[in-house]
Amino acid sequence: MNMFDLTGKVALVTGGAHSIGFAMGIGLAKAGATVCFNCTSEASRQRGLENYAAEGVKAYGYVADVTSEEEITALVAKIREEVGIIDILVNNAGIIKRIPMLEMSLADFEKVVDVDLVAPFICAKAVLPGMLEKGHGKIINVCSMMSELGRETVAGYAAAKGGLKMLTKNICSEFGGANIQCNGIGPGYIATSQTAPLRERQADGSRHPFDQFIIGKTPAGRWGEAEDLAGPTVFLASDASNFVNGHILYVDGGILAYIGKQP
Ligand code: GCO
Repeated sequence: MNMFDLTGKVALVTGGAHSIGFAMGIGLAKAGATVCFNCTSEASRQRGLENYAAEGVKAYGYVADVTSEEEITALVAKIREEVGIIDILVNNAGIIKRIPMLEMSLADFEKVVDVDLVAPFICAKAVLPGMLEKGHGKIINVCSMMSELGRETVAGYAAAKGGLKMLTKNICSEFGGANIQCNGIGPGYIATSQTAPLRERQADGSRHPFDQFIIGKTPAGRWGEAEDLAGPTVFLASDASNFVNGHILYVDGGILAYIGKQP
């Protein structure tokens, strides 16, 4: 079982102060990794450190904008100085804007693509030199069901997450020979603040129509929890996945495999 052991490894989880990123960070820490995370504000950094400490984890938190190549380059250098060369990068930070395409401004579309696709490129490019120096590395891109499927109102998000799937395959292609594995994790519908609007109870106390739709489309018959992503993250961050590369591991309760329950 020591092929899952991350002792001595340094991990950076972007957006790892809360939600899915935090659950992935906790999973990595419990497997032995030293976890670093970045977020967008000092308040969020403090809350993140408290969240990790409450789980008995000494994490390292930094304020850095993932869309800024300058800030991410400086972050990676600071982590190298304070913690060590990054062995594991989880490109988790992301946003979504649910706006019908004809009402979506170009600025909105570009903002989503900037955070969900350009930033993973910036972060991967910043950590790859250290991984090449060490002779190994793991990059895990948080993709989405929208890497495979579209749906109304998420044009920017689906375009970005589809691109992130292909960026994953390209990093695999370009760096697999240097013992660097780049894979994706594709969460299904996970109960987080980001999906809360899709699960809001109706005025009459009934479930949100989208909530009912997802329950009927998911063989597991439930929304996922952020903690459901911890094990797959440890797997893709560990020696257990050294011959897995360019793969998108869907953690979706089976939704992508299922036509859906007859109404
Ligand atoms: C939506 C949801 C999804 C999930 C997730 C699915 O609006 O459809 O937010 O995008 O968040 O990405 O994999």
